[in-house]
Amino acid sequence: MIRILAALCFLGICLGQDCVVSNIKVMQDFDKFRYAGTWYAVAKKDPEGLFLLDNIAAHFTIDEYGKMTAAAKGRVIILNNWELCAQMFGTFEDTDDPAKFKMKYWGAASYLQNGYDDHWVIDTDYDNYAITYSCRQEDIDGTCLDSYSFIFSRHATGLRPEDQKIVHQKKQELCLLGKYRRVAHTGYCDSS
Ligand code: DAO
Repeated sequence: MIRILAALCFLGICLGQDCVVSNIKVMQDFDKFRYAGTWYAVAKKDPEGLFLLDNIAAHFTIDEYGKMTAAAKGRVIILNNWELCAQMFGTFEDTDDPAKFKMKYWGAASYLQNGYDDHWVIDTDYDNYAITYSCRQEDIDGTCLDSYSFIFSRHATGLRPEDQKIVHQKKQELCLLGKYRRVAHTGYCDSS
C-alpha cells in the first residue's frame, strides 16, 4: 500500500497535480504595477529550440493606459555559432485573468526570434522572486508538450533561501521539477 502511495506521489497525484495546463494555478490578485521594474532570470526551463541562454534580464513597464511592455536582454547563439547579446521587446495583452497575458515578442534585429506566447505569472512576492510559465503547445490530454518557464529574482545574484523553498514547490506544481537549469550572469550583456 505504501509503495502504491509513494508511486502516486511520484506521479504528482497525491499533490493534486494533474499537469493539465488549464488547471495550473496562477498568482491571485496579480498587480502588474508592483511587478514592473527589472527582473533577472536565475533559472530557466527551456522550450524546444531554446533561444535565450544566459545573462537574461527583463525590464517591465506599465504605460499610462495600463498596458505592460518589456525590454529584455540575453545571450543567444544564432546561425550555428554567432554569439551575441539579443535585445528583445515584448507587449502584453491583458486577459480575463490578471496574471495571464498574451505576449507578442520580437528582437531589435530581424534575425532574432519573434513570437506570440502565453506569459503567465505563477507566483511572485514582487520584491524578491517571480515565476513565469508559457505553454507553447498542448497535448490532446491538456498537458503541455512544449513549455518554458523563468525563475526571476530582483537580484542577479540569485534567490534568498526562503524564496527557494517556495520556488521548489511551484516547480513541482508546474510538473517541471528537475527540468530547470541555472542561468548565469557574467556581465556579458552589461555593455549592450
Ligand atoms: O528563450 O527559448 C527561449 C524562449 C523565450 C523567448 C521569449 C523572449 C521574450 C523576451 C521579452 C519578454 C521578457 C519576459
